[in-house]
Amino acid sequence: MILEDRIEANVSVWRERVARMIKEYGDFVISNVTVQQIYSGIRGVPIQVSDISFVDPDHGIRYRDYSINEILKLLPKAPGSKYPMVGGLYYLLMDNELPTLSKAKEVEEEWKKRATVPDYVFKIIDSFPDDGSAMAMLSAGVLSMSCDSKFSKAYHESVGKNDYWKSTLDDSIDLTARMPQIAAYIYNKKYRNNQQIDPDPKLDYAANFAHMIGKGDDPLYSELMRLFILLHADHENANVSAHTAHLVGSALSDIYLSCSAGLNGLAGPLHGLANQECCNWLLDLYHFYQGIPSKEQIEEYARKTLEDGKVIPGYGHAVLRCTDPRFTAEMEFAKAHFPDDELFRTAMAVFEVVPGILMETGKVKNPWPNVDALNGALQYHFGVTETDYYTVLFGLSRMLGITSHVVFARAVNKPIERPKALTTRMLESMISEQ
Ligand code: FAM
Repeated sequence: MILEDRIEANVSVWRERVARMIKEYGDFVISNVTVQQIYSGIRGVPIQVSDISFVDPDHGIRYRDYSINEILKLLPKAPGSKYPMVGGLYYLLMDNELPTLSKAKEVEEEWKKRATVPDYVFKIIDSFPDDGSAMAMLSAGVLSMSCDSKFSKAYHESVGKNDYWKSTLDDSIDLTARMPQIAAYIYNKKYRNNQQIDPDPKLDYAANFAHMIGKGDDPLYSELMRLFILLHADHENANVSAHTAHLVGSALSDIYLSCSAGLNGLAGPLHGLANQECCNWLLDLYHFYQGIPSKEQIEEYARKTLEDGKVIPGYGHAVLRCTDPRFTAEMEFAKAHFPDDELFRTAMAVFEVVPGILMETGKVKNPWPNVDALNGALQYHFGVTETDYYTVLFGLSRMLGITSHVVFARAVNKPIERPKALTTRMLESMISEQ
């Protein structure tokens, strides 16, 4: 299988590189940790290697060292499409090589062979009330597949440690192959009276998802989903969802257990849920002023949000210190295809006003928009108006990056993660003894 062959060819090089780093530079100090960092979410403390993607604070995410613009240009596209095939993206994330179109298609073909979702997943999702959380359904559906884990089986059959990555990769391809239908099933159950649509094996990954949620008639929505999945596939291995999955995986929990845990983190309002909150904030703003608001109205509304002790969703970032290039990519998509859409124009007007207001607070480190500032407006344009579903779209995409990180961790035999915790009394005595 194509991904296994590529990783197999490179795995000894990765292992040697890691072993050499540890052997020759194991004592090299790369960071000191301050009391403030311990109390502030270990912010900025390097705790992880993330060769698959890296967030450059001033320029945004790079996948395998390619910027978003480079990726959009260089990854292969299916005939008639302007946006890369998801299969090619997965190839690049899993291995450090830009694929050809035929390799991208091979990954997509592999997904098609493995796309059948076990019935029990649907039963688990059906056991939720219709108004249950879409993210809880997604996480539970993913979790349930742990019983089919090939890694777990291999582990219990005493497969050697050096081969753990193979069954982890196998599980990862199964999981990512099934994700579009699981995500679509949740959408249809919650918002389309449970009218389910069978997958169409002729379609690529993104277009098939669009088809299964009833948007197959609009080729532009498939284009949006190719872009959306690409932009949300990964954001370094230290954010809440990726790091959670990595941590759980480090205990040799299988990919389903790890990814379900990651999805639970993604469901938080400061992380993946922000795109839902951002769209709701935009909609409230738009309806409150009965149309596209003026700059003064946006200013009034944003200040009220802050006075109420709330954050302005879609703005700010823990690492980025610039306008998120993913925001820019989405803005260009909307400008090219529906510049007059009223919610998009509202989001653009907010972009002109909100950074200045956040700067005035004197505490927000990054006043610029992140990708969530536009996600919802774009989905809304195509009639995907159920904002409580947006994090599922994020989760569908993020599984590509998270599974790649976990496969890499198994390939280089990363050990169980176990940082150290101290008591406040210990910190006080360390300080007083200085
Ligand atoms: N609106 C109002 N206040 C904000 C703000 C925003 N958009 N962004 C940051 N702040 C505040 C923040 O709450 C903190 O206030 P306190 O000191 O009173 O607690 C202060 O500014 C310093 O925060 P920071 O260091 O600049 O940001 P953090 O690293 O603590 O937090 C975010 C980063 C993303 C959680 C934060 O910017 C935020 O809450 N933004 C709005 C929610 C959002 O858009 N999340 C999406 C994140 C996205 F990347 C994702 O995961 N999908």
